[in-house]
Amino acid sequence: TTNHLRHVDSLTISPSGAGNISHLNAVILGEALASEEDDLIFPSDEFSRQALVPSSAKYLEMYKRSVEDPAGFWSDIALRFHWKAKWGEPVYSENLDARKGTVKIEWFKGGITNICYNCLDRNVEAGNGSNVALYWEGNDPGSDCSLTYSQLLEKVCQLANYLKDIGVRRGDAVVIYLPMIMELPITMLACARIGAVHSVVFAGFSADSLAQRIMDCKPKVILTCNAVKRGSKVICLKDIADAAMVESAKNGVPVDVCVTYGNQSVLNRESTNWKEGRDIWWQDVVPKYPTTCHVEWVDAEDPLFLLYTSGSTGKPKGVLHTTGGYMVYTATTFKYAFDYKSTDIYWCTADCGWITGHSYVTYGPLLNGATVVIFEGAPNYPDSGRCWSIVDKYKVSIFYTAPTLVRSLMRDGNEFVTRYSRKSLRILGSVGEPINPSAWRWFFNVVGESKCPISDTWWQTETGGFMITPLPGAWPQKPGSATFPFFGVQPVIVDEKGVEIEGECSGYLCIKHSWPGAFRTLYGDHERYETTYFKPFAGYYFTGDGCSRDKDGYYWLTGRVDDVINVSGHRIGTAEVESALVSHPHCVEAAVVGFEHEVKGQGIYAFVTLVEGVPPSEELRKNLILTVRNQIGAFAAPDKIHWAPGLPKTRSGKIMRRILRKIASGQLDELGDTSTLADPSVVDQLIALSDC
Ligand code: 6R9
Repeated sequence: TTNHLRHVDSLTISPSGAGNISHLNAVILGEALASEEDDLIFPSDEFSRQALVPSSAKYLEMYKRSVEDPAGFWSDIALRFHWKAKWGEPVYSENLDARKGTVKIEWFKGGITNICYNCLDRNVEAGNGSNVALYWEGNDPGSDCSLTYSQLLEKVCQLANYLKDIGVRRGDAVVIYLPMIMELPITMLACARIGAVHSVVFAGFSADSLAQRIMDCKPKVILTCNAVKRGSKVICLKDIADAAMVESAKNGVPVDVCVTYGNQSVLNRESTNWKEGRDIWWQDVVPKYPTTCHVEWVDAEDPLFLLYTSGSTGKPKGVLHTTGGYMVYTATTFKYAFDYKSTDIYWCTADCGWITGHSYVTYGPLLNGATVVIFEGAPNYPDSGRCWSIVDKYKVSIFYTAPTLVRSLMRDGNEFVTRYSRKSLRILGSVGEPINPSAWRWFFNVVGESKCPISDTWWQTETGGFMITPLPGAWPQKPGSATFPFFGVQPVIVDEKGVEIEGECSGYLCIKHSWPGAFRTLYGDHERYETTYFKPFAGYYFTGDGCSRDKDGYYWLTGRVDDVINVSGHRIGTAEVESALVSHPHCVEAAVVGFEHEVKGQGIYAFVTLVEGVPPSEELRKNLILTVRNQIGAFAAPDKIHWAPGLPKTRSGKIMRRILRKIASGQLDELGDTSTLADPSVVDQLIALSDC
């Protein structure tokens, strides 16, 4: 088609992203692409024409500048924000090589700003105060409300004044344990306004996990809510917070103030457990404060927030982000990866308890003056059509979610999707894990009716914002590939010895040089920061992910390298095998782990969830193995298929492979802590189905 030719024509060069600029001019595509036509999905002319980055040539021009002159590139963007005082020289300084001294990253040091001011006051002052900042959709259909930028600013100021009044000062930690109600982003922004460091703990975490985080960051105050409904379940958050505070006090970290938002319709005051002298009802105090509040101007390198994430050891890591670089980076990545226009309505299904909710529910979108939908409930309540009913209700144009949700909705059937118009959608997004091509295609064809580009954004809590992501309209897409690096990001693929590999290859994904949104340390443990991320491959930031780059320069994330299986000397990404399995029409989800194998070193053990109503059978088992053999090779054929009615997942949807590895190796008495699972009973079901 002419459409196809036009794009191939414009797509004459491909970035290797290896940091060496000569690579940018290296790969001539044309023929190579034509031969793979089936794997390429081209944006329509109409889409590209209106896109912020309308062609691969434009991307390359901007990318080239961003890596050749990072200081100039990012300064130009940073100047569009409000700074009380401009940063000094140099614009950034970095040492990523622990052999040369302490690892250090700084951007815009000396620049004085405030991210809350830039999210709210700046947009109100620009005349956009009456635009909706947040639409809130409650758990139960029909419960909703909204806040304009001016109203949100007033709410934030009231809380900021209250927090100051009870003695919260610049640099103090504040723990937030709230569900997805307006008060969650309001609290984050209020902390930012007064220079306090927020530490949001996802409201699905247990009392023990919350206590552990309280003990690590020793907050001045914790903000929670008495109870919340999720689906048809009522969760008494305050009871969990109480238990956590008892635990932390026992360990020498008492919490003096617990501000509790009263969700009256779920649980009344009288029924809420209360500790006089410590607990305070939000509604009794906050509304009494003035609706304007002085901004605490902070240095670009002052801490903005802590967010705990799990590492390979038991103790969670407090990932610390600072203000200026994070602000510039989240705003810019949001704008380009979602081709953001002021007419868009944006909905990200992530909870603010995770990094996605920090960077792409709260900060990134608000910095752009966007209208954001936040959703309190569960995406399949009251039924599997809820997401699309919300899309229609608010005329959502950018919908950003996780592959696990895509797969589960895919399993429930197209009927739930096609029942709704979804006419407003123009861009789809995916994050959290590799999206397998079959889920990608369903998302693209069924949800987006083949007209919405998918931004498959690869990034991490540590990176602050998108690192490898499509820019919709700029490039043809390959289902399952996160495509190319974002501006200023220099990915490299290294072998076990840390030697960079060029061209088409696979290995460990590292990043060369810093970017403004990078985390600066692990709270209270800079040594662990260096050891975990900078020492494995000297001179680089090590992502912990495996990755391959194809002949066209596209990046394919293959999963955590702790999940790589080495079978007879062949390194196989668990995600590759899973992707093959789920391409079988009867398989809806799969999780693959390695287990010790006498002959091969490691064997492949696959947990497989079948489409509702399909019974497991010997024939199906053989068929699934054959599918993998056909798609990857005989060496990747699973040794064992374990029928799994469900998979053990964290509440953010990540499969807990640690548990699966134990089941696979028969170490049933060493399963460890299963309390953080969304549904711990899944584990018992799996054990019951062992050896069937
Ligand atoms: C944002 C977020 C980070 C890990 C990361 C990788 C996986 C995230 C991905 C992806 C493939 C994507 N991951 N996005 N893998 N494609 N688009 O999820 O942060 O919770 O810290 O997880 O998630 O393995 O290393 P976080």
